[in-house]
Amino acid sequence: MSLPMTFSPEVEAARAGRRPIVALESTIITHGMPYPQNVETARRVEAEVRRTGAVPATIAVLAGRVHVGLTDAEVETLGQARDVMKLSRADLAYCLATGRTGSTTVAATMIAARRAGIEVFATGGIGGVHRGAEHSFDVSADLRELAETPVSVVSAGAKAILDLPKTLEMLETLGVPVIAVGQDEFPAFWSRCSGLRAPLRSDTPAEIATAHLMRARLGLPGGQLVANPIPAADEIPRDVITPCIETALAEAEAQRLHAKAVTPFLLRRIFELTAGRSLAANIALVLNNARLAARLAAEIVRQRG
Ligand code: PSU
Ligand code: MN
Repeated sequence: MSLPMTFSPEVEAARAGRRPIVALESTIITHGMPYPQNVETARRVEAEVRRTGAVPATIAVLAGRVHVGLTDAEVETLGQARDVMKLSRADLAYCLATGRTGSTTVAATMIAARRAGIEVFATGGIGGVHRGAEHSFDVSADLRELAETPVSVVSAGAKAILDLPKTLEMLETLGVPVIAVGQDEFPAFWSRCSGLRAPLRSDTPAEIATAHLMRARLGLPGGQLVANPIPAADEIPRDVITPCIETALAEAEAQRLHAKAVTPFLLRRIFELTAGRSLAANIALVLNNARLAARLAAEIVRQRG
């Protein structure tokens, strides 16, 4: 029995021609942004990848099959659907086995990308160690996935709703390279700076590609976290976003939210508290990550020769 996986014609052709491909996730569509901006953004991100010379492969599970590359109609349906599972490492196989539909988080998208032979993936911000994790034990499965699955993930860092110092410590423990792009500081998703120094820095996609290939030569499992700061024109200054994050976190705590519900709730509340500014920034940073990911994918293809 083989893995139920369907490639879009565009992705199939890119695979055959060994052209650069960038994986894109779908939880950001179903749980990360409101309709219709989620669908518009998904399409704009795909267009940005194409414009930069790579082929986009948005990944989701539709009726028990992993789809690598979605049609416009499939993105639209997913963007409006209500009962979609939010899939991580723990529930991907179950969703396929039961014929259900689910969107893939960073962790599940990495697993599917690897099976599809795709090495570069662009998202907004990864999950990480939540604030208060010493009590809640809420640590995103995205971190462990980065330690195990050899895909380079281009993000704007970890979402700033998280405990960023603890997230960086955990990534170090797990042996995940965290590479800030073009600056020394680890970016904070909606803001360029976090006040935390990133462990590694790189200023060119070529260097990040070389490091990606070098890890394979060393026989190391796991991927790289490429932390690409949001463009300056689009960022929300930290002193503006911080009170909104604190309010949303206090509400989540009062409502005793846990597990998969936490991150979607916080993103939605911060959207409301910033009067939509957080969404505009989120869209800008995802587009920026898509561009870098396309360049990185092209470099990997070029350097592999
Ligand atoms: N990036 C965004 N918005 C999102 C996400 C990433 O800009 O909604 C999603 C990713 O799918 C990531 C998930 O894996 O949030 C993290 O969820 P959790 O904290 O429950 O692990
Ligand atoms: Mn969690």
